[in-house]
Amino acid sequence: MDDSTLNPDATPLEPEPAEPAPSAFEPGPAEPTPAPGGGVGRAATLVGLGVLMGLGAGWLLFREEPGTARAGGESGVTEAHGIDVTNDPVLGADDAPITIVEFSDFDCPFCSRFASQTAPVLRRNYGDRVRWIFVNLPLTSIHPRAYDAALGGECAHEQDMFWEWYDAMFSGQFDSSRDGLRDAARHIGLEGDRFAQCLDEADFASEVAADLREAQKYYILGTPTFYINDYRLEGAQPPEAFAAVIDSILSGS
Ligand SMILES: [Ca+2]
Repeated sequence: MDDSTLNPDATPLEPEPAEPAPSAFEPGPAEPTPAPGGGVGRAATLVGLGVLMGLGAGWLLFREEPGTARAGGESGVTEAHGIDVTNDPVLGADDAPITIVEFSDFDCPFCSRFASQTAPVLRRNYGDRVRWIFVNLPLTSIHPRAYDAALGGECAHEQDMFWEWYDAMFSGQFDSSRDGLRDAARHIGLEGDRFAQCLDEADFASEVAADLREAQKYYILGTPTFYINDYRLEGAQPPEAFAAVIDSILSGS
């Protein structure tokens, strides 16, 4: 597929043809919280996409002030679309016109479908025009081992190999048991002793908790959920659904 197969005039306001409704759309590990920032006065109304599950086509995105100072990750990226992405894995150039923030769960089949089928198409078609940021949203109520996989991803990130972890875990070759996670680490070439220690001691529990707080702040209840600049897209939608939004942003419409 190339860009020419995609309709540049497609409006993101129309619901996209939905993939089968993801059963993973269940309440996340926390109840939604009141609007961040103390009220709706600072709420920026953004037009969302038609979404799966009849949640409606309009979204209110409550913008946060930039997060309080925490040490930035090696990427130095601390904020995207109001979302605190400090320390989160980033793929792509800082000056990319599109930033996609992906809230995902390594044990979610719809996340796997996106990662293995849709993401490669988008990366091939858009290249340097899209920057990717990953935020953990392990839905432990339905995927009890997803939290360990999220911790493992942070341990891979510590060794600058998060995206290799992402590809491995979403390939379907590895499960999220301790043995499966260690196998994945070995497969991508992580330093094994450090990885095992990092995982066993849950060294990045606070980082996963911070990711969960960001998801909660934006009322994200299911995975995968994406922010494509200011547009929100939910579920394992086909490349065309993402392309319609991306092309609309790139064309300035
Ligand atoms: Ca993170």
